[in-house]
Amino acid sequence: MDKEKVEELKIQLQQLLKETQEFVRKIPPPQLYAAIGVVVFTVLFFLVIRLFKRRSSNTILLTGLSGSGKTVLFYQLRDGSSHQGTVTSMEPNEGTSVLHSETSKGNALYFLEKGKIKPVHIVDVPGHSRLRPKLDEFLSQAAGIVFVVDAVEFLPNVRAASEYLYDILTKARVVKKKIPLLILCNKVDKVTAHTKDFIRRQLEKEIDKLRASRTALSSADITNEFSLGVPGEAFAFSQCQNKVTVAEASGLRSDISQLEQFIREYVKA
Ligand SMILES: Nc1nc2c(ncn2[C@@H]2O[C@H](COP(=O)(O)OP(=O)(O)OP(=O)(O)O)[C@@H](O)[C@H]2O)c(=O)[nH]1
Ligand SMILES: [Mg+2]
Repeated sequence: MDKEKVEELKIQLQQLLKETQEFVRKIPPPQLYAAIGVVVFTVLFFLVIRLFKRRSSNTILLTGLSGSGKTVLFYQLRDGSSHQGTVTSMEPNEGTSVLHSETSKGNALYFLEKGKIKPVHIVDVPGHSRLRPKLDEFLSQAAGIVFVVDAVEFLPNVRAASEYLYDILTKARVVKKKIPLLILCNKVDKVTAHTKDFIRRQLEKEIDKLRASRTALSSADITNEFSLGVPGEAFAFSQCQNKVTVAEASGLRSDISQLEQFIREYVKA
């Protein structure tokens, strides 16, 4: 009884195989080759994309006006020590390492995954206007951008900060690649520091004004490659193509958990 069933199944399978062979034979060779070509090409295409994505995803850029505290944050992230800062940076600081807090003794993740945590490539781009073009060199590899704002000396610098932020948010690479941006309100250890909501609202207002004046200036503006926001509506960061979030930190007091959270959201450990 069982043997019969097996035989039957065999015959059915052989028939199916024959039919498939017939079918394939009927397809004209050029079409068959084209189909195989498409499959091979698609597989290769996705493999290449994955390869590139992996390679380019561990760079975080620290940007912002001079004196906002980028260099202090850079050293906090890297080795937990507060560097004096104060001196205006003349060169970008660069380093690739696991975040300092992830190497500290109490960190369970470090003990569990010792040696397996993905290092982060952090670049601190000086805020001096002459050195800002350096940012473009690193943008192609950026997994995320941190725009550091001095929350204490915020109002006197709101215009300059907005201009710099506007330039970053309209860069073709940032818009097309939807590079996430974190506005980091630094120096919140000081009682005179403004809140992050206040800072966000002021930046939005200022960018709204800039947007009006810059579009009126000329349509052939080469520095700003994309326009911001929705025409006819007041500007808000939520209108950006890329994700823009706001957080607080104090580099001096090593209160950088929100910054680390942002980094690890886009550079997975
Ligand atoms: N109170 C307070 N002061 C800070 C904090 N972070 C940085 N500072 C001070 O701000 C000043 C500038 O810090 P830097 O880190 O050198 O600033 P920067 O953004 O690297 O500046 P550039 O290199 O010129 O672009 C220094 O005097 C720091 O001590 C902070 O969290 N709280
Ligand atoms: Mg610096």
